[in-house]
Amino acid sequence: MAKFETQVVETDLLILGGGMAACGAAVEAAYWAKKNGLKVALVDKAAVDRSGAVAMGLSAINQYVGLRDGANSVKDYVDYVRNDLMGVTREDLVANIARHVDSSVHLFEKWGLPIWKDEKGAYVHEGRWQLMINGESYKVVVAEAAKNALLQDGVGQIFERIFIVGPLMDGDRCAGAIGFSVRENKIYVFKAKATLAAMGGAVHVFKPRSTGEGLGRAWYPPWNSGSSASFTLQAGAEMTCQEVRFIPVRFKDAYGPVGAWFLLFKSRATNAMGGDYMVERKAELDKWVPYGHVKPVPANLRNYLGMLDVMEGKGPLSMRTEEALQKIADQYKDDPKAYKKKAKELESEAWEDFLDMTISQAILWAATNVQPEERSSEIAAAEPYFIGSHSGASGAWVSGPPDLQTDETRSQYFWGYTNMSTVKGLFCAGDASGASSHKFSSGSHAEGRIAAKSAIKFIVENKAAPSVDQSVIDAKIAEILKPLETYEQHKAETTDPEINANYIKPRMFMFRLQKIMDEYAAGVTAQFKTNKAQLERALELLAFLREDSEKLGAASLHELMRAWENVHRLWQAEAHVRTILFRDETRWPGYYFRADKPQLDDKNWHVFANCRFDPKSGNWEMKARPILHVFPQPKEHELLGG
Ligand code: SFD
Ligand code: AMP
Repeated sequence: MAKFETQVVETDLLILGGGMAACGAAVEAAYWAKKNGLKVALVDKAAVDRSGAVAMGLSAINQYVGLRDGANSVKDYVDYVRNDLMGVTREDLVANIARHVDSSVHLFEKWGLPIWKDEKGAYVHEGRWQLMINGESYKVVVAEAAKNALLQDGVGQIFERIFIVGPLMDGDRCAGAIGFSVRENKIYVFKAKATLAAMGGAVHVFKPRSTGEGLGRAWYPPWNSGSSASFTLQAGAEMTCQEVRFIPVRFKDAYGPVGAWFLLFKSRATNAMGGDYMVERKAELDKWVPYGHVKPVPANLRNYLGMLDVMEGKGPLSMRTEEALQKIADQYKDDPKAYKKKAKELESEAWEDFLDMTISQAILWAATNVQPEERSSEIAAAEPYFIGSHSGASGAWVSGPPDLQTDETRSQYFWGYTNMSTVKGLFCAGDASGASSHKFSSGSHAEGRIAAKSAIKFIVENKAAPSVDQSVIDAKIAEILKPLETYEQHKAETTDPEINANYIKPRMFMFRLQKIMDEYAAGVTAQFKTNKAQLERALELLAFLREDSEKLGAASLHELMRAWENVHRLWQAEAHVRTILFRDETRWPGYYFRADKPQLDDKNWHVFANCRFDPKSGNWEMKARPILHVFPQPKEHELLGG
């Protein structure tokens, strides 16, 4: 096997990931590190300019509270998020992000992001909380500010194309991370006083709808593979909401977003018979009260009503683009010139929505001769993803802000440093922190800033650097490189390198994981349904897969990355299955349905379902944590979210 050199990097704050949360963290950390004479290192598996979920750009900023105009209050946002998540949310965390998010958006604008404005100079809203942007270069703009902050004053270093495999621990304190370059034979050992995990969520844990020729096409970016969850789990951190996956309804086959269509263009979605499931199936919502009566209807329930149509054979569902655009243009029908101008404007907005963030959807439209003003497009529920920053909620259980705790919440939600996990020195933000959904790109950036500031406080107050035994590091290096060695050792024992009795290639490993999750853990082919027996079978099969992970074989650095990506997916999968099994009810139909427990059980399960992997014993612990309120609760008839 080729030789690998090892580079040791010692820093104060280590930021893992280069996405929205990490870029926010970099800006804030640079400021506070400079003031305190500290160093920061940021490590991304890709190139920060185009890494993470925002790589392709976005066409909207989904969280803007509008505090300076008095448009909404922080409590309004908390109510909206709690209702959308069927009552399961950490109000302290959501409020903390909501009170900071507008300033991230104002920074984006200052850094050059074009936000749509109306004739009066006010932001153009897609919906109550969402702003329209010309966002093709969103990530480049945000990354540039992060790089400038870290590099210009010499406080930081940026490492790109380094894949982080796992944590380094000093007893129960996180002491940094270990990973490898995906471009050269080099192991990186990062030693740090505090570590901030911000490596996004996970895709391809479940079998995707697009297989074979379309494999790799998904709503969520294929390069986020559960590294945040596996990192925090391996460190022994308590995790929350691991059952709350996200299933977005998207334009079929190229995953174009629907938000602009539903909110900005006010489009309907109808079934094959022309029926509107949001109208025809309204009575179903009564079964999920009080959340079924909330406005807007929670995302999972909106999904569920459409799924019921599909399960009854009334698919496909269609976004009525032609009808929506016509309706808007019709407002100008008495003035032919204005009508023509509006129709052109709508046509270009419709295309730009995709060109700004899901280019493949525009390509699919072009390739299949779709003109949205003439013809509707199919939509479908995607395969499940783990993205705690969007409408899912999975992530680490983190300490909340001190000033937002009540006498009741303080003992449950606060342990010293905002956004620190239950592991000392390990902070989380964005998709890495749980129970604080609907932060999206802007809120993840704001949460990264919050977490970085808190991590710097931790470093200032905990000056002694943690240490890690060299023998532990040596063992980790051997473990990381093992797939290369296994392949090298056995590659001659086959005529087809993809198939070998002595190793399993990452691709095959991923297929096996996806099949288990799809069939037993409520994937697409199981129509998003599962039960206790199926989940137990999934756990049995996942245990065999974990045994076989020791036989992963990798022919190149690229495959070595693929191997570890899939081990990370396996961690995410196991946490997910265990937590769906633990929560003995169905709370989020439309995300998953426990057919043996087909109802909401607010009496027993209005709680957070948390889990923890104990790195010492190798056992998993499941724990229910109380849902406590920071704000007065609305009465049922006041559940208006927005
Ligand atoms: O509407 C490692 N999101 C949207 N947010 C919006 O505000 N507006 C939209 O219009 C949004 N749309 C949208 C969105 C997401 C996706 C996937 C699509 C469309 C198609 C949500 C946001 O994008 C999301 O909330 C944030 O990006 C979350 O931020 P963060 O930082 O938690 O995750 P990231 O940005 O994906 O970054 C992850 C980083 O980690 C790196 N990484 N680095 C080292 N080692 C490893 N092992 C690593 N594994 C991952 C990544 O490279 C990346 O830098 S809408 O259509 O829904
Ligand atoms: P999406 O494109 O589905 O990710 O949606 C973008 C934003 O619009 C998110 O904040 C969603 O929660 C919200 N959204 C999408 N569809 C609807 C809808 N039908 N009603 C209310 N909010 C929606």
